[in-house]
Amino acid sequence: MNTPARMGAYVLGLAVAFAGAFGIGGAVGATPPSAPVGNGHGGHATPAQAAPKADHVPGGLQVSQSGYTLTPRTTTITPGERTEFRFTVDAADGRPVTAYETQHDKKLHLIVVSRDATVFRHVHPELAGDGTWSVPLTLPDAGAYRVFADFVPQGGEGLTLGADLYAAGDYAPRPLPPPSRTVTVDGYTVRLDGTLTPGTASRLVAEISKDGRPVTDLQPYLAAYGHLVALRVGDLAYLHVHPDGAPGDGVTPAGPGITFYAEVPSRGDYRLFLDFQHNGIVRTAAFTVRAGQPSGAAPTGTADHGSEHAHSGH
Ligand SMILES: [Cu+2]
Repeated sequence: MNTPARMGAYVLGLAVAFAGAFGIGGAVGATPPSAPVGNGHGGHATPAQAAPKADHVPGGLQVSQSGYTLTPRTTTITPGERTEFRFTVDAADGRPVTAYETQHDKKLHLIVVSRDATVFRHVHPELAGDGTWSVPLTLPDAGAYRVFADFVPQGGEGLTLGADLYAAGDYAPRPLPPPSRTVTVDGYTVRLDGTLTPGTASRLVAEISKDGRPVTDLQPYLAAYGHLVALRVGDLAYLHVHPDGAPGDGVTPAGPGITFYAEVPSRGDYRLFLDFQHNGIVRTAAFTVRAGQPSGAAPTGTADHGSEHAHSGH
């Protein structure tokens, strides 16, 4: 498929996803008539995005949606200690779901983020026959965390459900890292270009270099050369975005640039966590990006200690 067609399909997919979220939310009464998530920019939408979605609820904000409920079996952990985090996804009849579709190489993607949006984990739990998922987690600091389960129940639509997780102890929230388009992690420099414009599929390009040289031999990770999670600061609304193109399609280079399309629902600050794999190791670069602001010269920051990549399931 050529690039415009692929992008068109992606935009359409987003529109369908949002329309679906709105329709279902309305049907089960989960969406208040004036949910405060509108972007107020409907007049700027392109025809492909003209469907009203001012009231759509972004992913990750609800523990239960479309008849599926995320039920943590572990709700409190000790900071700094490896803890087995267990949960189920329960269907409308209360029984744990045991059959899932594979998306991006996995049946379920679990993202764990501190409420101050500084600590990030992306892990792949194991599914037991009874529908219980489990994964070892080590979280560095006391505080409140948000857990996101991103999955597709067999025969159903993709969903991201969110639940709270607590690490006991003295809590010292960190300030939001200032907006930055260049981050260094483990000797890699990652520069992010592009503008996040609310309500549109915004093109972002991450350029990866090491020791001043572009990295051109990125390795596939989760069926892509990069994996980007975008979270809205303030409520951690979850946007799971993926690159344009895939390894092995004959046109997508293995770096240094990875192109993504991300649609953010409103103005404001977002935290973007980019996973990429090189020399067999997955690393995460974390950015703060202000939606509605153009890219350009911006202060340089470094990846905070909490955003190292913890991984399992491979
Ligand atoms: Cu994943």
